Amino acid sequence: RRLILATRNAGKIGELHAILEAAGLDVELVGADAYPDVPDVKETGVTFAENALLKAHALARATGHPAVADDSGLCVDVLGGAPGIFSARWAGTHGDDRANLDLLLAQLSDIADEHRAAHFACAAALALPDGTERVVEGTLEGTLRRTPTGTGGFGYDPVLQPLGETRTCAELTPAEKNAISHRGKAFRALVPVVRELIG
Ligand code: ITT
Repeated sequence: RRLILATRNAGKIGELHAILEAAGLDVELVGADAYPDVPDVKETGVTFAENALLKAHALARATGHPAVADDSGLCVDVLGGAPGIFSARWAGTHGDDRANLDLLLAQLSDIADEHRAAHFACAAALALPDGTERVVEGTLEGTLRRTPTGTGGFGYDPVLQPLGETRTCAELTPAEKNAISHRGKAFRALVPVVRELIG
């Protein structure tokens, strides 16, 4: 059975593939690149879950196969949960990680260490061509450093230090990050859902 993952990010495909395989699920996972004629959907939702569902439904309808999509971001307590669903384009240009990170640090420059709590959040949605839908979520709690540290990962990883860690997410190995990350948790929570609906 084919399962489409609504992303062009090879890292995400590999991560979900490993989780499904470890769970013994016999599904063929392919990325959105396998369907170049299907246009990207506009993320008009106001929550991670809404955006993940929008993407999953669009792909399931267009391909006739079950589809998974995720939406994620960084939520900063003292900013009322921002950048949240706008994390990828916080400084204006979608995917400009460095500019997004620099703007965030500037906005937090006057904020004391004890008020720099933040979390990564991820919603992962599964949709079937008949409209059936499920959504699961995962979070990773931490605090925000003042100076980016580490070269791994992407996005805001160099400033998010998970609770109980002395390193930032960008200093963890990919396996260490997957074990605790918002996306790792959401993808693992998806396993029983995949088993129930298409397994
Ligand atoms: P898709 O192609 O899969 O849609 P995307 O680039 O839109 O991916 P995501 O939805 O995965 O990105 O994440 C949105 C933004 O949230 C991303 O650009 C980062 O700034 C931030 N983010 C999400 N997960 C993160 C993580 O694990 N580490 C650091 N930053 C993260």
